[in-house]
Amino acid sequence: MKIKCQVFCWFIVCSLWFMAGSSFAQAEKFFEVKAKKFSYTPNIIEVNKGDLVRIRLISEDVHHGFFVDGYAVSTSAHPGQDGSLKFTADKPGRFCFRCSVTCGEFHPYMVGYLVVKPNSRFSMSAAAVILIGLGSLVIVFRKKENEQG
Ligand SMILES: [Cu+2]
Repeated sequence: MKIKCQVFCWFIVCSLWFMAGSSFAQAEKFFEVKAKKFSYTPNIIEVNKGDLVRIRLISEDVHHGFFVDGYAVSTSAHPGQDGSLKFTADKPGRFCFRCSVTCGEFHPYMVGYLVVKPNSRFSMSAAAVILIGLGSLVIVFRKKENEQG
């Protein structure tokens, strides 16, 4: 009876580990960013840590660039000639992206933000695994105590 319970607990723990692992799988996020003097639309891009980020840069007036601080990746776009960029968001945090082509007097203010959130789904699954693991240990120890006493 006792052994059956332990096997059952381990089965739950293992299946949760598996779920946690699969939720960590890389997701692909695609954004179309429009650039014009002197702003980006959207100017805030939010992804999860580990995501594969694909960006299509579209210029609505002159030659604009797109450089992401912290990741040091860039692209540029001419009107009618889109730029594209692909990278893995492996660092969490808030990073500035800015125009890397001098496009006019307010060019230095042409900025936006890339927000890379820590993978919360993964943390939650990991927390659940630890809690259930500890819980099953407590149950097993209590049963032992009861049997001895
Ligand atoms: Cu510019």
